[in-house]
Amino acid sequence: MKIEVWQGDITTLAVDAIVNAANESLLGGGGVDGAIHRAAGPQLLAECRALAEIRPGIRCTTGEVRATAAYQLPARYVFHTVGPVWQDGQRDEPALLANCYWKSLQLAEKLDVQSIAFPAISCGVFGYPLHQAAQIAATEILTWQRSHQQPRRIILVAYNAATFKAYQSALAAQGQPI
Ligand code: AR6
Repeated sequence: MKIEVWQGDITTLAVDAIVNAANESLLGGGGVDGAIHRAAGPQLLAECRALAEIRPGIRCTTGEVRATAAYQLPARYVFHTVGPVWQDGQRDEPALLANCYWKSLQLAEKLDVQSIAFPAISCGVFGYPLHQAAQIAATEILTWQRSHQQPRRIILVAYNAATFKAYQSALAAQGQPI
């Protein structure tokens, strides 16, 4: 198994699951979250709103993941995960970001998802340094693949060239050139 890296808009991918970089409310926002909600249509927001609140206004805490249907998207599921807001790197940000990848892969296995695409979680509004985030994504996925057969396809989606390059170097550094 290899990690695939692809540059483009995650909402166009016909995979079993696309991952959304959401916030703890799961009620939408900007960036990839906004793009996913626009493309999926209003039923996505309705399903998110109906998810149980852990605390008032909070449906998913940082590092966790929730699945919904994907409605008008070509995917089957949207996995909503919440990446950490980058502060100074000393607030557990790496472990929380690693959880986003690992727990999404665990959920994929549970739901029999064969193909999954991740955006660069936390690398936009949440300000995570791109190269550090790319290394965490590569490490978590490669570690997962060493002991799991599923999902068969794991795609890292780069929305721009800088992100594509960051994935390229993170994978090369781990002996997995693309
Ligand atoms: N396809 C793939 N990647 C995309 C797309 C797209 N259509 N659009 C943006 N990206 P961000 P975060 C990339 O800010 O940092 C929202 O308001 C983008 O270039 O979407 O986790 C949420 O509601 C970047 O590399 O997510 C939260 O409040 C990456 O996706 C907050 O932003 C993530 O950028 C989450 O911030």
